Amino acid sequence: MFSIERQDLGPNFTFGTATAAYQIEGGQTDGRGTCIWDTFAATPGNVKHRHDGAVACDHYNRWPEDLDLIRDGGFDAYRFSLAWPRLIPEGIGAVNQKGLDFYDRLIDGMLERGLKPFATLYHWDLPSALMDRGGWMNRDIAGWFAEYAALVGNRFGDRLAATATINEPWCVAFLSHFLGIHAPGYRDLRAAARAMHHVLLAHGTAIDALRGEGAKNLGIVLNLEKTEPASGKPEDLDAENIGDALFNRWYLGGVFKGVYPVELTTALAPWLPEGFEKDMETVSRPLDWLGINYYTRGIYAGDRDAGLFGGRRIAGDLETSDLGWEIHPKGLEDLLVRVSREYTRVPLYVTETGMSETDDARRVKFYDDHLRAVANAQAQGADVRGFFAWSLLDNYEWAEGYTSRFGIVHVDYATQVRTPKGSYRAFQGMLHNTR
Ligand code: IFM
Repeated sequence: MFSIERQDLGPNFTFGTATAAYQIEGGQTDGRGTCIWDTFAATPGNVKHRHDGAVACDHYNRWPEDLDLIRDGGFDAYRFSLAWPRLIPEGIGAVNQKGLDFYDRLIDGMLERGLKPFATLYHWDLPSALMDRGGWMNRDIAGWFAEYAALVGNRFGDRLAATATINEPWCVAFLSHFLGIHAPGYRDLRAAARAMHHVLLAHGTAIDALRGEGAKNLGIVLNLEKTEPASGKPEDLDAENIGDALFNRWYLGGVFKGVYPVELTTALAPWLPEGFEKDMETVSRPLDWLGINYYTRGIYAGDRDAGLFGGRRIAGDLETSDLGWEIHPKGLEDLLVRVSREYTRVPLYVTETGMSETDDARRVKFYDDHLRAVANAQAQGADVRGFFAWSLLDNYEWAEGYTSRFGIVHVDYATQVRTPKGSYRAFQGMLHNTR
């Protein structure tokens, strides 16, 4: 059980759970187009056991049971994503009626259960047909994504409590185009620099498109980390500065100030799209809220040979999850305070946190500590309005396949039986105040 209580987070705080389409839906039928994760997963060496999202948690068919779990857990909201290739199989052009029908059922199912729908337009399932045209490296994606956003805004906007354009643009751009760990698996600075700008430009054009359709309460979800230098040596301080710029300030600065960190516009100058400065007004369209996904801290050390721009990330000495990610709740507190002091006063939501772990007692402590970190940030003036556990279900953890379990509900992939874990019961106890 948790030591923290619901009222410690304030009277109108929103509690929810989060998932993403490719990680849980399966259901690659009824006209859904293919996406970059289908082929990335099929390519040997990219994903453990070459697992893919073809079946996943079969949420496409089992969504009523999953929504019942969220309601019965006492949660107020459900953060989910819509699959672009289910709605527009080729990414642009013809719309798939069965895709529209599925999200109609899902959103209405949330409303019937008293759950607020928090939608995300893009959680990494780029239609393959758009990848053929260069995907996030092609500036035209700003128009392609706006077309998709307009469709969602028009069809579903009046029923959504909140809509985010992009989930974790750092992952879309850097993890996928420089580190090569996520689809499309590029390891190329020019590709990364282009994706870093285009993903935020597309965010801005999607905000315009959503607003044009009358959709309200619009935001973006950034994954941020607490960065720290390995020591007080100048080369480590420089490394931390560049790490912070690459992970945090590129996105926060772009979206809320219309300016990228000068260290990076200088370092990436040969590869950034020409004239990117003219797009910054679109990149920084006013938002109604910001989602922050937080998992760990990043420690940076100077490395002139192997590091990017003179630095690299090194391992720390805190306890870790079973993926080796350090557990650092104070980092969440510090980030929330930093964002609200330095970047924006719009309401903040912790749109994801959680841990990959089979020992669920550790997950209970993880959530208790991170909820307390949120309360501490609130006490320092951060306007944090909600907290979403990642994730409702064990699911497809990208390059880790099904080997990593983030769920507060266990999924037996052979039978699709869902079994609530102790962490689900801890939320339920706190939210129903039956502790
Ligand atoms: O599973 C992912 C999710 O898709 C995005 N945020 C981080 C989670 C854990 O890695």
